[in-house]
Amino acid sequence: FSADDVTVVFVLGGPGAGKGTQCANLVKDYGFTHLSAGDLLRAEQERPGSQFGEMIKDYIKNGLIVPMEVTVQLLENAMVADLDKTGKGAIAGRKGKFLIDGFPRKLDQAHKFEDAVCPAKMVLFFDCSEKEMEARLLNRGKTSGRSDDNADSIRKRFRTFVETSMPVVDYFETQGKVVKVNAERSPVEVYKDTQKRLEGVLG
Ligand code: UP5
Ligand code: MG
Repeated sequence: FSADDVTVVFVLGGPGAGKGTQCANLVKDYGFTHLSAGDLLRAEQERPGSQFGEMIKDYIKNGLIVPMEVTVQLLENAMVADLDKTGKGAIAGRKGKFLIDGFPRKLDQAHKFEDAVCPAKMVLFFDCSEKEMEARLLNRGKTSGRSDDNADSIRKRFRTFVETSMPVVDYFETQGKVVKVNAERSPVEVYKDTQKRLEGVLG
């Protein structure tokens, strides 16, 4: 990939901050392709014959970060598949625009992605309190079927977020790439603010 062919926006924020919800809005209005690292890992976990299934299951339940080789490869495959499908890579003037949701959440992943794929144009960071995120996740847990939407896993996810993933946001902050949105409010309000801020950067 070259930064001329693709625009990558990383979408970060704690567990339940609303990354997936806001990405769905952005896809509708701006024609991004949405790739959630968590969704890709869950799909790989279900894929018959996957050599990583058991490991992914274990990591997700415990709120730990799956080794980066697996995740970066899944993202890269998904980007290539999307560019092939739409012909965006081939047609001059039409470029891939990707929202990469929930990644990178560890510094080594950030560096690896920059080396193997391309640097991100910006980082959208949804800032939300643990109290609010916990309420959202417990509520979703009633119906989501996600193995990590329970009090015990949520506690572990928060811990990983604070200890391992926030340093990634700080790293991008030093590059001036972070756009921080208050995600404590209603989905509609969060989205309005997101649009305003995004248009400021992407034009
Ligand atoms: N909701 C959303 N916005 C709301 C709002 N403004 N007000 C009220 N409610 C709101 O939203 C969560 C819930 O809240 C939903 O019910 C929604 O309706 C409601 P969602 O949009 O799904 O939030 P999101 O931030 O996407 O939450 P998610 O649970 O997906 O975040 P995580 O970051 O925890 O999950 P992810 O799927 O990214 O990762 C899961 C695990 O995969 C990780 O813990 C890790 O083990 C593994 N992983 C890796 O190892 N490596 C990676 O690179 C990525 C993941
Ligand atoms: Mg999500």
